[in-house]
Amino acid sequence: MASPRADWSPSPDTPSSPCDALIVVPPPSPSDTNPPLGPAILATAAARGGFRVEVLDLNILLLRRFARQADRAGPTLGDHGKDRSGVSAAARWLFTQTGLYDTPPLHLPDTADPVAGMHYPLEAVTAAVSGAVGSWREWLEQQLRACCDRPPTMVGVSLMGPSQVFVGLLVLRVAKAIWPGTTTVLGGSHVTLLADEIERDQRRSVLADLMLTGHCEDDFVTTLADLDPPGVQRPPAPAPDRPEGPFEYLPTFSERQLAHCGPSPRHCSRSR
Ligand code: B12
Repeated sequence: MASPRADWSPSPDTPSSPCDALIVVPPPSPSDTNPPLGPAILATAAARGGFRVEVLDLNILLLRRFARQADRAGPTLGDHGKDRSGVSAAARWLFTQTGLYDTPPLHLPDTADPVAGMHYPLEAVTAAVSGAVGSWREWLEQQLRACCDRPPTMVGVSLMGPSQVFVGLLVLRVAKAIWPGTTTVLGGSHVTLLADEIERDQRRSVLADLMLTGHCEDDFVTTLADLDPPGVQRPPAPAPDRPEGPFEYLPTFSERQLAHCGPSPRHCSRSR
């Protein structure tokens, strides 16, 4: 199996910054036309509590590796203007890396890709992750360490859909190996939808230390505060007060994160 590092650049060269929690977005994400909103909302909520959260968007790194610039020349933005061939090539490459196509799926809906839907028993998925961790370890470790100059209190993995499970589990493995004292957390809509099944399954502890479901920005900050090591000096919370209403809607994207997204294909202009 090809090394992901050799196939899939760039390596991070931006300076490390202190972070309390790191949220990783594994590829391929259903959200492939914009930086991930959910983790960015958690980052804002955490900043209001005085915590610094970095988002490591591995999805955009994969998409950049496969980007076909010619497909992006059109004036459309968002989902209508996306680089469909690049997105699909990236997903195909990654699904092949799992090695799971040699394993019979549990079930397979018509026309579906068994790896995209992760239609495999947990044992098969964790065995595939164990088999792949050697070739992914160096590159993932480099990406994780570039975001945090010390072991973060928490590493979260954001799963919007099943296609992200394979790399998500690899990230959790590598994070625990390099930062054994760090608490690992799973969240996102995929985890939310499967929460009851995961909760009932005794094997869940092999996946992550904690699971937070739903739009959980308040729980996320409370959990971070509970886990916070004593004696850490923090600057005053940099983010403005939360607006009125039950839901946090202001996302924060760091410069590091946005640097990978490249310039917007077209700036706003008015024509008559
Ligand atoms: C927008 C959307 C899309 C867009 C994405 C566009 C884009 N550029 O972002 C499009 C149309 C492309 C899309 C496609 C698909 N989608 Co879709 N999509 C959604 C939708 C409606 C909203 C996602 C969103 O942005 N939410 C808003 C943000 C703020 O919330 P969030 O990301 O969930 O984050 C919050 C929490 O989850 C949590 N959280 C998130 N990350 C983390 C991490 C940690 C550590 C923690 C603690 C918490 C946490 O906190 C965040 C803040 O509150 C969801 C349904 C939903 N209500 O969530 C379905 C949903 C994600 N999609 C789904 C599906 C099935 C698909 C498709 C497979 C459909 C298809 N058959 O083609 C495709 C996938 C395509 C692909 N390439 O993989 C399913 C996933 C089901 C599953 N089992 O996982 C969902 C849940 C809908 C559903 N109920 O069935 N989708």
